[in-house]
Amino acid sequence: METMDGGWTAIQKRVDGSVSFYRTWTEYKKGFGSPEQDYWIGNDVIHQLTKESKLFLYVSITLPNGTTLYEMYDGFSVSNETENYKLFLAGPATGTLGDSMFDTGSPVHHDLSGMSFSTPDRDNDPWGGNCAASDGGGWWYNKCYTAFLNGRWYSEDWINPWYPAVRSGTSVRETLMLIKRH
Ligand SMILES: [Ca+2]
Repeated sequence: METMDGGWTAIQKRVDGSVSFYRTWTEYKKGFGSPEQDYWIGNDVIHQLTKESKLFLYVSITLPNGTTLYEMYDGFSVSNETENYKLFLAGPATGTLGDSMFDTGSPVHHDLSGMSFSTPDRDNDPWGGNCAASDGGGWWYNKCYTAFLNGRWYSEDWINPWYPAVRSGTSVRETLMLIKRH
C-alpha cells in the first residue's frame, strides 16, 4: 500500500537503532531523533495533530527478511499533557500484523486505548510496577502491553513488539507509525 504520499505524517520511525527510546517524560513531550532516521515526533505535536480531525493510524514492522507487516486503525487521537497524553483508538483494525493494540482479547488487560502515556520517570500505567522502566521506553502502557514499538533496539529484552505476530526485538528491522486525516 501507499504510505509516504497522500498526506501521511510519521510520528514514530525506527530504521537503524541510532537513537535510544529510553527517554524522559520531557523528551517524549518535545520529541527526539531525526525524521530521516530514528524519530519520535513528540507528544505535544501528536496531540496538536490529532485534536481536531479524525485520523487513521498505520503501524508497520519490517522483519529481517524484508517483509513488512502492517495494521491500520480507523481512529487515533492523543489528549493533552494535563491528561497524560491519553491514547484513543477506534476500529476497525485491518492488516497483516493483527490487532494487538485496541481489542486484544487479552485477559490481563493489554488493550491500550484509554491508557495514559508513561515514561521511565513518569509511571502512569495501571500495573503495580513501572512498565516503561521495565520495558525500556515510553508508551501508552496498560498491564503492560501486547504491542509496543519503542523497546530496546535489536534486543531479546524487547519482548513481544507485536504479540503474537512479532515476539522479539531481534525480529524487528524497521518500525513506522503514520497518521493521516480521514
Ligand atoms: Ca504502574
